[in-house]
Amino acid sequence: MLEIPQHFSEKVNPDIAVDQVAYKDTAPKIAVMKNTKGGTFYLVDRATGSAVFAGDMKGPVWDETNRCEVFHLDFSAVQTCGEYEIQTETGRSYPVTIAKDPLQKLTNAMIKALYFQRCGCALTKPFAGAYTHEACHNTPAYLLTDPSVVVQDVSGGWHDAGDYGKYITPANQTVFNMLYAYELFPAGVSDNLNIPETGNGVPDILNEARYELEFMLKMQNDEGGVYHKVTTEQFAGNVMPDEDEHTIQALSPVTVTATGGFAAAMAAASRVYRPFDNTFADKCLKAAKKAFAYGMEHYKEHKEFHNVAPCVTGVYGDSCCLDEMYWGAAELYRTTHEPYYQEQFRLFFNMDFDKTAFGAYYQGGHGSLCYCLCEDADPALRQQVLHEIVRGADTALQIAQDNAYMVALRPETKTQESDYYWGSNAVLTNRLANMISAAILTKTTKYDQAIADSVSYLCGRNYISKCYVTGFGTDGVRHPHHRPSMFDGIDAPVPGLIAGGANDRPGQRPKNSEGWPSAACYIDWEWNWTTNEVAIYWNSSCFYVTGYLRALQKK
Ligand code: 9MR
Ligand code: ZN
Repeated sequence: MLEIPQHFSEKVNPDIAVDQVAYKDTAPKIAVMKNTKGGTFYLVDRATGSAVFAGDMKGPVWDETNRCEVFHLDFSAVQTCGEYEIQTETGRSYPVTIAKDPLQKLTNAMIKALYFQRCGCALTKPFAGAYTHEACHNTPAYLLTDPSVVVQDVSGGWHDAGDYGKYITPANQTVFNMLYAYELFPAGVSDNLNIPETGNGVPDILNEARYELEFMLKMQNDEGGVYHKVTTEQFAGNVMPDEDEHTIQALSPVTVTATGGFAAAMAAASRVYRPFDNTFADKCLKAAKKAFAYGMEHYKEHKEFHNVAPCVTGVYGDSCCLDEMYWGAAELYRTTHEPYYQEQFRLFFNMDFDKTAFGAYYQGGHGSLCYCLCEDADPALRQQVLHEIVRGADTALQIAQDNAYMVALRPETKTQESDYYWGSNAVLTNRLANMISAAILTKTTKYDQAIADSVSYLCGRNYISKCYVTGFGTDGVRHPHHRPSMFDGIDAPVPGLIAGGANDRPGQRPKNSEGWPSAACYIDWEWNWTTNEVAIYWNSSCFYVTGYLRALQKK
């Protein structure tokens, strides 16, 4: 029997940072503790109150991001599923769960969160529980640059974030994450989600993605170009979506960033939905080809998008559209096998932009992964592309290994700003997506533990012991900048939404946070949208990663 020393403090001590969602039973399990000088720790079974394991804290380890020493508390030896806590001289941790399928609930809730973002339809009790509302934003939209152009039906799709706008470039990423999660690791993302389509013979992740794709198709004009976004002219006030006081919707002009990524997303959709619905697959392919052709005509004139007055909603400006066109060419080649698209892919490959990044702005990584998955890729070109992917992944792995909280985010240095900027949690998951590409394409397991460790950061094993997903963890996000969560009169936020995360940039970091370390620059407050907003593409980037891990863990 292990005896816990009498003088150990009983108080809960958040300096012991644990994964507040769950640890995988057979995998390494570590807590990170700050403000300690080390010593013995115990893992205690919460049901019986008895210690099942004693260990020595390892350290100190220097944490450059937060400029402090931490210790690692390794209890990997415990493999029995259950509810535990860590006890130390200076207090005990939040509850620690060990489970067989630790990411099941989290992954499913994060996909289901997109259902809660649906626009244009009522959310009803059987699917939404308490989080219901009536249909919203079903009015026509006029084109800001030429009000004589009116699109009668721009309904459907998801609200982007805490606001009610619908923006195409983040939508392209979100759909990408969903379709590729389903193609590459279906075992991690194919559970039923209790959405209106559940049981129709199509996996729910594809049902949900299609809700967006059907909307996106409405955003393409006759020339093939895709409108950058559709939103009301101003952000909605403090209201639920169906109470939005703005009834006029406005289309922003076509951009090649929206159009190139749209071509890619539609080409991927055509491939993925083909076994389920031929007609829809044909429609997606036609739209993809048309969009890509428009992009080829116009990419040289592309300029960064800026809002057109009187519209003041989110911008998603992006000065480079080459990565979107590169990705579009790759998807069209992978889906059609037409040599033309490979030639265009080669053309863009030889231009200068990041070929490994994932995201709403940088989509080169999407194209690289896609091309490497083409069975009829040019072997020499594929080798070059793969080389870029592996280089990016190895850099990410090194970043993670250099971090005392084992997260693939860089500290600030004399010459470089930190990775803790707007949406840092997705800076992280997008980087993990690069590692996942390398892991899958080179069939290596060498990145997997680092990926899992970074997910533990999101689940609470971080400097502030915050679990960044609503509805999860002992100290999960409770006050996201998310209008429905703020104005539905329900105490608990809509579940399964990931917050943007720590943001240390001047003018964006929390008020009076001077001197706070980068990873601490976060507050769980509704009006702090620079750290606590949510977004569809942050969610999708995260469940892409947890879905990957979950599929591995189920093996
Ligand atoms: O994620 C976007 C971030 O990179 C930008 O710095 C910021 C300011 O333009 O906008 C963020 O995106 C928001 C968008 O403009 C509107 N919907 C909510 C998005 C998430 O914060
Ligand atoms: Zn709406």
